[in-house]
Amino acid sequence: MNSSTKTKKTYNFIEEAQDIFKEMKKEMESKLNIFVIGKTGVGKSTLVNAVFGRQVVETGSGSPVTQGIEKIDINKNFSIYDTKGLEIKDYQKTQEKIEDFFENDKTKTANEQIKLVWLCIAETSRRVEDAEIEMFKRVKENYSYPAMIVITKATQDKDENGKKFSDFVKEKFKVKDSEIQRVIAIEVEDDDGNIKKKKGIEELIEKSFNILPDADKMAFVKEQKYNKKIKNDAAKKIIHKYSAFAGTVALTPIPFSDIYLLLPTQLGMLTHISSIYGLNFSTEKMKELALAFAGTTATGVAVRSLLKFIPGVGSAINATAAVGATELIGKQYASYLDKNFEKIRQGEFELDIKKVTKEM
Ligand SMILES: Nc1nc2c(ncn2[C@@H]2O[C@H](COP(=O)(O)OP(=O)(O)OP(=O)(O)O)[C@@H](O)[C@H]2O)c(=O)[nH]1
Ligand SMILES: [Mg+2]
Repeated sequence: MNSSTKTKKTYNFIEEAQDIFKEMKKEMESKLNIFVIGKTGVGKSTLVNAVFGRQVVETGSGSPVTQGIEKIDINKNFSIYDTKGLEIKDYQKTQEKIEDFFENDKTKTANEQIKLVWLCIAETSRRVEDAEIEMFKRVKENYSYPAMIVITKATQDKDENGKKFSDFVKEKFKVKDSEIQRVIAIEVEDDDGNIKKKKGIEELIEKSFNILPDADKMAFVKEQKYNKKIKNDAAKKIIHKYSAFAGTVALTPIPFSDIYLLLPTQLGMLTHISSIYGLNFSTEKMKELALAFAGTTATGVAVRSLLKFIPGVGSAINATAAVGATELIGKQYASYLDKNFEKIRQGEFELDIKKVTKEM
């Protein structure tokens, strides 16, 4: 950035604030629609529950869209399309219905369109249908949906001749390692009493995240409830963005520029971070949190000392300090949410503002 654009930026901070908040709103409202294809019993519902939280599919109210396709609205930002009947018998009919659905999808608003396709194949069957290969090809080539092959019930890759089922699938579907993942979506005990633990879920989330266009990444990060790292990475990016903006605010030549001028930015940041963790608090609650950070709590004191803020004097704040203070608040909040990730995942989390702001 050269110095003239920097000056211009400084003076246009209200417009920039509007841009940031508009972007935030768009991101927070963006919808995730996942289309899950696979034969009956391959483990589609189990997989979706593993990735998006317990009993997502069972609790979601399913309604048949058309033959073989059921739409399940999980929440206002997230729907799943569950397909059945890609069996040998009658598969052509189902295939046609799916194609019609994809054609119709093009006419929908961006938010309603399919964002990701998972095609599930059970490792236990060790079979791949021509209909599945054809369907996957069309999903990718004709409709350009980001798509992944999920090998479910993955406990035995090699067959009796040492040949891997995953290699066979890769070859048949012409996919790279980045587009395929073996998973065990539920912990089970075999006949010998051996526990087969869940596996491949984090990897599936990461690979799916990577193939999504940027505009859809955040919706996916928000809804998935398994991979803490991609939530944390997204939070870091957001903290960075808001902190940089706080620096711009501090540079603004307004005489009463003080810590409270940073509050709207920090409020936006805290709301945004919450949404990444799938949390949706009232503006009042977020205001309370932002104020707590600016207040007399330990964090507040640290923030104030960073800003060299003298109550009552209303000293102009230093840009570097504004960046640092905003970063501190963001990191503190994100790390608190990280620590409580298990509770968030179980839907049992409650925000305790005193605890968030207690220790730096
Ligand atoms: N061992 C094992 N069993 C699994 C796994 N995933 C799913 N199952 C079991 O497979 C059965 C079918 O799973 P579902 O998730 O209902 O399969 P589905 O594809 O949704 O089936 P439909 O809704 O009928 O199309 C259930 O008993 C699951 O517990 C897995 O990774 N390992
Ligand atoms: Mg199902």
